[in-house]
Amino acid sequence: MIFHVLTIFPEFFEGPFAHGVVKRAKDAGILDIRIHNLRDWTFDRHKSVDDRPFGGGEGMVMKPEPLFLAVESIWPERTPRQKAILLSAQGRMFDQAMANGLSREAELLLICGRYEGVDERVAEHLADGEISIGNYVLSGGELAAAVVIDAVARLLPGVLGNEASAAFDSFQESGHGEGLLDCPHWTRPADFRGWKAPEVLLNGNHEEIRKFRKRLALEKTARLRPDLVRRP
Ligand code: 9D3
Repeated sequence: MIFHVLTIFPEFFEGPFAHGVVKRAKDAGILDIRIHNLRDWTFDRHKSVDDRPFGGGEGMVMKPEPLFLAVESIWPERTPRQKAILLSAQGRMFDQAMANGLSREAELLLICGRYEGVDERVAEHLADGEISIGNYVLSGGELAAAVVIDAVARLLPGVLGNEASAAFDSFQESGHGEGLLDCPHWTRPADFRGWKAPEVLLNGNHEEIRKFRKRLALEKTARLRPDLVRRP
């Protein structure tokens, strides 16, 4: 899969993809991440990517032209499996189901907004969708783009040794049941500063362990994420 990122801060992406699962997937040739500097599509002396908002008001707005020229030069013959996504605070909230959907595309282009916003014609006539990663204010789309790429990359066949990518359809792959949080985990030592790992996990009774984990997953979900516990 090919990811493109369109940004005024290309150096931002030197870190996020240089480690762990995403780096291994890149090295294995499963994914290719291409960072594009939006200022390469500006032609004035100051390489302007923003301008004042029509109607007045605070802040600056990203101009449409460099964004359109960039996408049109990256994809001179755009196909339906080449999806451009605008990262914006007004977008649909990103979740695991969206990550699954995006992982089935051939090529994604993530447009990172900055300043007070992006000219609306980008959302209307250039991007296929508009994604937010949560209800808090970021200073731009770059962190959000890195989040989306990480979540999508780990779903690609071969990345985690997951050949059957269709099996990864639920939020959290814990196996405790659809939509529950994962159960808590412990490792050695069995007694750390007097805090003990649950005895049942040490005794090798796998049926008992399975039930115990399921119960803890349910309890923890009810306590931390009551919104995930459906009551009929
Ligand atoms: C006065 C209203 N502005 C907040 C100070 C609106 C605003 C403009 C620009 C809010 C955020 C941004 C920049 N944010 C993003 O580009 C962004 C974002 C986010 O802020 N939260 C969650 N997901 C995303 S994806 C892109």
